Amino acid sequence: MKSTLLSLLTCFSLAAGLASAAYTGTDNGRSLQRRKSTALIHPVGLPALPSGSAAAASAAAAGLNLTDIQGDVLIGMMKNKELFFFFTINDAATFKSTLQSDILPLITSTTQILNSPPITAVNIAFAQTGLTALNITDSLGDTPFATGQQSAANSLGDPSTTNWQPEFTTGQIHGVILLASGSFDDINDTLDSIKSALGDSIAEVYSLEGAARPGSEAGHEHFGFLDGISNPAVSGFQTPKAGQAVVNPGEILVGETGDTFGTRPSWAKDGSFLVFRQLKQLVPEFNKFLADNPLPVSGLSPEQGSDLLGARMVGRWKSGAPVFLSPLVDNPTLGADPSQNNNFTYAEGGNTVSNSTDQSKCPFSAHIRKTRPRADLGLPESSSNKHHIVRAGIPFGDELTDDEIASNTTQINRGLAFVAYQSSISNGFSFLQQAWVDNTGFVHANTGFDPIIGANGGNPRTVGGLDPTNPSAQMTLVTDFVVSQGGEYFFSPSISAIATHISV
Ligand code: N7H
Repeated sequence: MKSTLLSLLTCFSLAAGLASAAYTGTDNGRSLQRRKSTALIHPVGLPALPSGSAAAASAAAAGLNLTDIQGDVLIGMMKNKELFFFFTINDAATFKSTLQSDILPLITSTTQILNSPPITAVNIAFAQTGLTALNITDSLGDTPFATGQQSAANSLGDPSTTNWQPEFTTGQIHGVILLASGSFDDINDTLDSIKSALGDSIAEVYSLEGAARPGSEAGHEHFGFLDGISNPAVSGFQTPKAGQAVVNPGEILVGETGDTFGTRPSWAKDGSFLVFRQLKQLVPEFNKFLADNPLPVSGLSPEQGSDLLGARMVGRWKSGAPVFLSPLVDNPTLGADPSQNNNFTYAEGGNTVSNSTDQSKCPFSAHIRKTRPRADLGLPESSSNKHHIVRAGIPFGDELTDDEIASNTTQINRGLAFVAYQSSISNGFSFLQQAWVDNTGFVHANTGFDPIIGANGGNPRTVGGLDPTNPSAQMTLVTDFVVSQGGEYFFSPSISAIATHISV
């Protein structure tokens, strides 16, 4: 088996060379065309990844080892096709030795992703139950990780596990293998090799296929909004674009500068906690809600009023243009410009604090304002907000059918395979969902829930500030347009930790 995998690896290197030879156009990465088979997409409007050489130079200056950090952690929402393979470990000894001999060489580092991405990129992460099954007993210093996502369901606003994918409730998921490529054929070839190497030492519990949406919707999530614009710039990895949060590597990577969130064993350095959530999206119902409730702004048609309601719920137009910069109608040119589409703070005229009563340009409840309040908490953001995450998810499920559009009713399971990386789940995802998104008094009294992902145990949600003509009005949303189908908390170790600690 080892020799099969080695020849597969050789194919990867050759094909990676071909793939990079097939680049056409540069334009700062935005209009870059790649061979269909590559794992990453480059949607217009998303900041380009740094070149391998630029990342190597800034990583060296910051003392970051990008060859040791798994490739998904710092990259963000740019995958073409991705398979999440959730497994249980049946035989720890065989699993460890095969991990060392056969799987480790397949694990893709950040450096590889930037320089010569393989046809199929592979990453692996472990739940607490998986580390325990492997007899790794150190505490990683993060309570949500240690106790698992199921026990957090109610505190995250889920109506217990009623809507959860059953496999997330059995306690059997020990780990996840993430495979990203340009095609599911390539993904399945690699997965078959991995499964045949591991044999009965593991068993599949559940799999989920994610894919970028087709054509011009690539990079947009299922409600239609461009996603992945505003991930933090991690010092030592990226040069920030205007308006991007700049974070110490330790906010995302365990054990790096700025990780003040817990006591961790030394082997955990350069790992990151991976939050996985399968979030179903009720797209026809969302569209119907917008159509039924156009905002009554003078000069706007009902259709424009409906589009404005959707944009104010998110805080951005479908093109990615922020409502704070383009308050009444979309500005696709702005949405497409990664040097400008994140260039705002919610404060006017260079102030370091935003106006605490003015929601004319963007509601306090808007999804992107709830999850990153910028000047609402005062600038510089590096002092006021230590709760950043790198979002690295991908849509799952097919496009809307004619029947769904005609009936305004979801018939196919679709949504976002939400993935977020952080050096502390308590400080990252859990904090965002509990302390900000679901806290009706954040960022000011009567802000209400985040209308996109806010959750109230399945009960109606009040949301403030959506109507700019009557900003003190509260809307009551009786439908959750995003429904949690559960997930798990994982730790994505550094590649050297897998080599020297997890697989021995
Ligand atoms: Fe969100 N959406 O389509 O409405 N998200 N999100 N998210 N989200 C963002 O800036 C969406 C979810 C964050 O820096 C955009 O990249 C949907 C969870 C954060 O200004 C859009 C789902 C959590 C940001 C969406 C979903 C977050 C962000 C704008 C679920 C964490 C950056 C594009 C189905 C608890 C904020 C962009 C900033 C942006 C949507 C989930 C957090 C369009 C549909 C669970 C931190």
